[in-house]
Amino acid sequence: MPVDWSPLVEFLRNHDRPLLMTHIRPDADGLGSQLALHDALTSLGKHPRVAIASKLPPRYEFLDPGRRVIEDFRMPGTAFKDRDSVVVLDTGTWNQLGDFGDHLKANPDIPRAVVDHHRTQDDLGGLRFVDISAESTGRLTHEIMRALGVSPSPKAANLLFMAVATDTGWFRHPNTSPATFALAGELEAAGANPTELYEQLYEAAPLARLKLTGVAIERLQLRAGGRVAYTEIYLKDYAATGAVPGDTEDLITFPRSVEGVEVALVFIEQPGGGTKISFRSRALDVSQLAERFGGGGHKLASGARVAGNLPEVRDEVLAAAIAALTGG
Ligand SMILES: [Mn+2]
Repeated sequence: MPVDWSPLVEFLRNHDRPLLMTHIRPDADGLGSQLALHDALTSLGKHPRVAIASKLPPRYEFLDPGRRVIEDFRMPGTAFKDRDSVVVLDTGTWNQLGDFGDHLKANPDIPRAVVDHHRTQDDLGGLRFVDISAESTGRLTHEIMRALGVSPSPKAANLLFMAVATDTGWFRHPNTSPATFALAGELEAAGANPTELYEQLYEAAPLARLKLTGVAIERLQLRAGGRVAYTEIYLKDYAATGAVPGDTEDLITFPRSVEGVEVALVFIEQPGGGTKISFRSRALDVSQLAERFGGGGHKLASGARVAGNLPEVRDEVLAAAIAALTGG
């Protein structure tokens, strides 16, 4: 379903100082979309700012050496008082906005627009541009640029390529379509460098991240006759390996790569208490499952954070996943 971008073009025409936000625990789609839109709006003479409401995972530090663009919204104070509007990219739910969600709720008059491709949506107020058929928010950001009449600079093309490539698992997940390759080709022609990006994203891991991956593989378990696979990471594993919480981002790859697995799960004990769950599936709608635990996302890729300790949450979620899978 193509999006009519004209209300957003109007919105951006009327606001010169938008704050570009994405979800907490930002990923390459959210960050790439923010930074590419920042580049495009700056080229139009506007004054956008980019912020995140959680730590920048170390693996994405290469995107902004010296942190000159990506600001921290966790200590707002008056720092963002100069903003005349907000564009939220790659999420549309309060629970993905952290402290920034509280700020939006406390300031209902700030004009806002949501640009997202996730199934799970809250009403954040303001304009909403949601296309769940888009494989990435990077695609939507590219459409916004086209609607604004801006050709992506080589830098923006590289950022959008990163967004599209990472949200499709580097063109292998079922959300990859002929249109994905067409867009990737267009972005490479406009200056994206896939070889360098792949090295920066996937071949520059600290040894500690690989050690943590080893722990996750060691703990893989199967349930439901091999149709469900999961692993789990505890806080003590960070101390033991030297890894950091951001190093868990790709661990879902391993349960999902076991032969015959239909639903893959990763359970991660959280520093502030509670348990984070990643859901992946080949057919079952795991967004419904995630929503039952207060999370959400896409049909085949979702997440949730639950306030219980890991073993309890794991047993409960496994039971629900197995029941959903077996129709029980
Ligand atoms: Mn995304």
